[in-house]
Amino acid sequence: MRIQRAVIREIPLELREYFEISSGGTRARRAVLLTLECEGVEAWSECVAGETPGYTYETTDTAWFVLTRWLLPALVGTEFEDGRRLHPVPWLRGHPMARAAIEMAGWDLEAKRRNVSLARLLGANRTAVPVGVSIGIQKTDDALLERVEGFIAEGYRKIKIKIKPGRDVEMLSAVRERFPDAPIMADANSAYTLDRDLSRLQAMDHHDLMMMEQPLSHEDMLDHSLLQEQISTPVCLDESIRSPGDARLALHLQAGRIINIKPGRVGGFGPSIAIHDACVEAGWPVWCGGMLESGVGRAYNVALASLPGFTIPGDISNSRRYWARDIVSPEFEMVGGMMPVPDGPGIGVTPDVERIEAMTVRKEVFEA
Ligand code: OSB
Ligand code: MG
Repeated sequence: MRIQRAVIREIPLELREYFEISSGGTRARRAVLLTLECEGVEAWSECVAGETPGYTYETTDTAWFVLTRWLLPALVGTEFEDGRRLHPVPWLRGHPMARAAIEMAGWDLEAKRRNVSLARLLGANRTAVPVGVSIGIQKTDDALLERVEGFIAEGYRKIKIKIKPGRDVEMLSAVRERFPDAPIMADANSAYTLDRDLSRLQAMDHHDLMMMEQPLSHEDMLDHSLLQEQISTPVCLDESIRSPGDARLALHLQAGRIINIKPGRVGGFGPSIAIHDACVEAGWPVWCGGMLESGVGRAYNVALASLPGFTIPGDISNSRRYWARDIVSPEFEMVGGMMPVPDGPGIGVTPDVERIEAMTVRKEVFEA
């Protein structure tokens, strides 16, 4: 098949609430949406790069640049056998989020061409996946307790609490005291170091957390391994895992016990499956993380999370948790803590093209 046309758009999406992590906060996403057209089929994907290089080095602007300068010009007009393997510029290093936007759109294209859902194309057969919610750093412990209570009442099966030095040990004990049995975990987004913060990290070992996500540097696999030897709470890696090679290294070094897979962070579905398979073989559970996606990106996360190794609830929350109104229909809405996996062709949800077009702040079209 031949990709005839590609359209890249940026739309602003205001979050219903400010979302703060240890490296900074977000009020609105600058979402990058990609459309590929091929023999009457239209595929959609979302590039999940952040507004700032505070999570990984990629940003909305670097991804836009790499996509429009190299990836999309090479993509249009080329013949492909299987949409699941779109790698238009094999020599291009890094920039996994930019590459993933194309790789994942290829999966939607292939699924729609075969008239099957993304989940089916992945070989998964679960009809719903367990989900949780990620809570940004709140101004006060009381505000956090209120949020936790609300989300537990809504049925979320994992409550992830963002932490940073000074908003950690005491805050987590307050949550644990108030909700003795709640499935809570912490995510530090690399805010700690082993030599400075070991005792603080060990103090958090007593809160019966499901896991401690990415406590140390995004570049320090060895220190995560040394930390895991000294705490009993499972360490979960997020930023540290940028490829299947990183996952193999983490497994080899025992740099944790759990991996959070975000398909954008690792370059798409292909690498996500490779990481999933390596973890299943090693006996490590995985779960699907989130990047505050619109419904387009969320559809990919839900499909990926339907693979069997995704045994821990993902950061895949209701559309309403993020947006006043999502850009797809139907919106994502869980039932009893489970997100139904769309079963229509491809991503299984329909982007509201008219509204997206009206919201678009920049757009480039590539034609064969
Ligand atoms: O570390 O998982 C993270 C959002 C932006 C950047 C990093 C992270 C997050 C989240 C949000 O935790 C999860 C979601 O999309 O609900
Ligand atoms: Mg994280």
